[in-house]
Amino acid sequence: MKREIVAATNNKGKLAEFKKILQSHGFKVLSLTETGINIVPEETGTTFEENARIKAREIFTLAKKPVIADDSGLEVDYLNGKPGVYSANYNTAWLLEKLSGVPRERRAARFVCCLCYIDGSGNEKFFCGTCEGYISFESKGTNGFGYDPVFEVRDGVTMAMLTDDEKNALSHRGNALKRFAEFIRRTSCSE
Ligand code: ITT
Repeated sequence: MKREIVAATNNKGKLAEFKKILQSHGFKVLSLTETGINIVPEETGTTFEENARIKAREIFTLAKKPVIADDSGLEVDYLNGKPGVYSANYNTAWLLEKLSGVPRERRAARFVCCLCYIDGSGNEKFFCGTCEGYISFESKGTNGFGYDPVFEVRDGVTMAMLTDDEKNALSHRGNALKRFAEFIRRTSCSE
């Protein structure tokens, strides 16, 4: 039987990635809607880990099933790591404006994803992943979500120009979810 897991996110882009990646590892991923939960946890933490934990705990209390939550964002070196945990409060237009006139070699950035997994007994574990790149000079591509159209994974190619599978193979979330799936495989072998 497939392992059920609740994806504690209200972000449709994240949910689609969770479903695609975790289904390929044999999970049945339930959205909050499918679980009958209609809340938006308040992200009061100052780190990705803290916010992922807040979301996972709040949903676990209601769902009473294994849960995985994601807190993620974009760290831009030129902006001393901003917008970071506050990425959801800004957008691509803001970012391009902030980096207006900044040369390519000073536009390095990374996506960060921190997952908090809570198993059926309430034990928690964290899995993180990153993806290094550059902020482009203009928006390009229509796939993905959020900052994907301004995040170059290689010269001239933004994350939004990749197919879903290509993004998942190299993204921060893809890397973190691979680590999670590996942990589940290891621990279920020794059960
Ligand atoms: P949930 O908290 O409900 O999961 P959210 O969108 O509020 O949804 P976060 O607080 O983790 O999620 O904010 C992360 C923001 O970082 C997100 O809204 C995007 O703007 C950006 N982001 C994260 N992962 C991304 C990705 O893979 N591609 C593009 N932008 C991403």
